[in-house]
Amino acid sequence: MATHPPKLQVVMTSNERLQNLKKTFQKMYGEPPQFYACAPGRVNLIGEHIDYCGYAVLPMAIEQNILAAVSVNDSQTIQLANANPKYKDFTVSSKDIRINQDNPQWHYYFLCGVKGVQDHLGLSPLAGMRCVVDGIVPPSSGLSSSSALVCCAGLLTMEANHESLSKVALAEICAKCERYIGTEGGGMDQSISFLAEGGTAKLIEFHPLRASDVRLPEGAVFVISNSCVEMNKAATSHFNIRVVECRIATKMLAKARGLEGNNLLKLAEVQTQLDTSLEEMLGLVEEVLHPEPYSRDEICKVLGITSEQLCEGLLSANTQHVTHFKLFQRARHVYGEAARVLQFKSVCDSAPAGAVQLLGDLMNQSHASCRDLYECSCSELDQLVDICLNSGAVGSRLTGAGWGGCAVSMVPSEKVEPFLQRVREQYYMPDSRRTALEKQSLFVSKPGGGAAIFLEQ
Ligand code: ADP
Ligand code: NG1
Repeated sequence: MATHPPKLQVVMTSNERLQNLKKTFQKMYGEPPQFYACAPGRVNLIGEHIDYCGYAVLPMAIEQNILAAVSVNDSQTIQLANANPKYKDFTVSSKDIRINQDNPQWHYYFLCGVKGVQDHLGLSPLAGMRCVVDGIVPPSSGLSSSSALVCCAGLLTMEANHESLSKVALAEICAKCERYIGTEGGGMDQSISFLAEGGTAKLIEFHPLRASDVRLPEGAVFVISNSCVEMNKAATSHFNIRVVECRIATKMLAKARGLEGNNLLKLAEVQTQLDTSLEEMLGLVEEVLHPEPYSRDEICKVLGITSEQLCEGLLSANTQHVTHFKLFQRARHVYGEAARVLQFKSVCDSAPAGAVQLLGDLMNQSHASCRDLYECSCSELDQLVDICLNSGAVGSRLTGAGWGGCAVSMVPSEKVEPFLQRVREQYYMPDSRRTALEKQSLFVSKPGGGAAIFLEQ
């Protein structure tokens, strides 16, 4: 697997988006950019909400990315601007970078990437920079716009400070530093943003981080459709509540098997300690946990901890108010979904007859589990997934964090045109807001390449 730094590519000046960004930069700062950095968003084909539990996921990078133009100076300030006027300019001293979790504005994501690389390399002083960011990953839609921004910022900070880090190191640094914004994500988004290679999806495994190629079957394509419902992870507590529920479920299962001394925090760690199969872990969930939500009192009693220990050791800042936790349902989803990822990879590897249908079935099971056990879908997404299935998809599921955002559908190649037309008619055309967003909301996606730094020729 490639571990060298992201490639320095030389691109032609004919790229219209780059030229527009260059013009904006020059107008804004009165000088040309010295280099550019880009990092892609991603679509997760299967393996939802399991990366932070330690399990492998199966995403591919998308063509849409965050692109930044950069110049370096010794002003000890970082000046940020955005091609989209909805994201306001921001200037900060490079000696005083702080991230405000209570107000997750766009520049804080950028500063997460800067600070992550700064802290990792112990950079002091940090080079002054002028940057203009141009992003085309639909925000808060499950395609990882936030991580693309964090990764782009981390990468350009490395380059501006004349440092070199491997792609794996950058992915790990960016996964860690995006948590400065307050969400306790796994490492899927940052890993695929750095480790992606054009033409192949990747199985991303953690501890240690590694990525291997997954050859998608011929005869089908992946279509992304946006429900047009936005869900900002950092501004709500849905995401962290799920992380916390998985952490508490880990403790309960560990306790039931006498592993409480091992300080396990992820559901995958229980499986590793017990050296057992995912099927047996599903059996353990049925045996140890009950479907009724757990109260705080019950959790404390079973784990033998005080309410203060629960708040400080297991809950995050934005989940302190939660009174009930669905441990059984969340753990069942995680172990079941982890098994589906392995099955998906194995079908892709062996490419048996009927592979497309088998993969579609796994995607459908994944969506049902996200909807019913993990409760991270929403009515619009469920409606969109149904429309996709009725329009010719063999499999369709929510992708990314959920509670809104996109669905990904697997569609036989010869059915793509009628599929797009039917989804257009049934989901987008009946609603004027959706109709206006349709062009950037419904598209075929092929596995794209990873983050890169480049100069203009
Ligand atoms: P996602 O699932 O896309 O990662 P999040 O809600 O976690 O969604 O993050 C979205 C946030 O990322 C936006 O609210 C914004 O702060 C930031 N963001 C995304 N795209 C851009 C962009 N082009 N320019 C500036 N900030 C962006
Ligand atoms: P998105 O879709 O980018 O919000 C989030 C997490 C992932 C993963 C998925 C669910 C971050 C940065 N990303 O992705 O790690 O847990 O949800 O599978 O928190």
